[in-house]
Amino acid sequence: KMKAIIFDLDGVICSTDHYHYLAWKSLADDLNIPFDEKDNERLRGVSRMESLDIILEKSKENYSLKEKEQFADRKNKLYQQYLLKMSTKDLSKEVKETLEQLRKKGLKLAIGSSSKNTMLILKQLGLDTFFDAISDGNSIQYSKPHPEVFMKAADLLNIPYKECLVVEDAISGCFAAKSASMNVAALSSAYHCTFADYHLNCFKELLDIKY
Ligand code: G16
Ligand code: MG
Repeated sequence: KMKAIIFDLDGVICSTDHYHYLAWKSLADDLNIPFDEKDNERLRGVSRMESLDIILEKSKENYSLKEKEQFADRKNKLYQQYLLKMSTKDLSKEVKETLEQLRKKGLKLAIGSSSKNTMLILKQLGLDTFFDAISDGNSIQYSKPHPEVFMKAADLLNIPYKECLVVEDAISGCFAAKSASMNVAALSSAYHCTFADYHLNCFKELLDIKY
């Protein structure tokens, strides 16, 4: 029996994954590092600094920690410019209505995101007071595939891990959820995840699951 759903943010609730790509792409171009949407798949669910390290794998230069922090900061400023242009219009009708119907079923709803921009994004979408719990990149030590972010969300809800369903678009996130003995619904980029419990063609298929 499942009592709670923990949603990943980027790529599940909204399409900020594309803004991450554009911001990283701009940095990679400046540094003359090859980077395309296929490389971007490896960054899903991964923290900002770890994402930068993955991008720098293809660089011939060896950058200091200070330089790397500046790069990450530059990427984040650019990314935030995209976020500031977002509004409630960027919350799809499908996601909004599905969330409302899931709540009507009596399920607890939470966010489990690696992003330190989680609150800003939720505000832009008009969802900052909607969820029962929010666990994000600011409150964790280890990012996905480590299960910490989802365990924190479940702890905040006071629901046993086995009674949680995690909704993810990243393999790293599906892995994180399974490591915490949670159920996983995989969609979009993670659709083919072999160990997911549910495979969703679209967000509203969450309404077809027996909780
Ligand atoms: C998201 C994205 C990742 C991003 C991470 C950190 O995680 O999927 O690509 O690197 O957050 O984001 P920020 O730089 O805003 O702290 P999730 O878990 O919401 O998919
Ligand atoms: Mg994601």
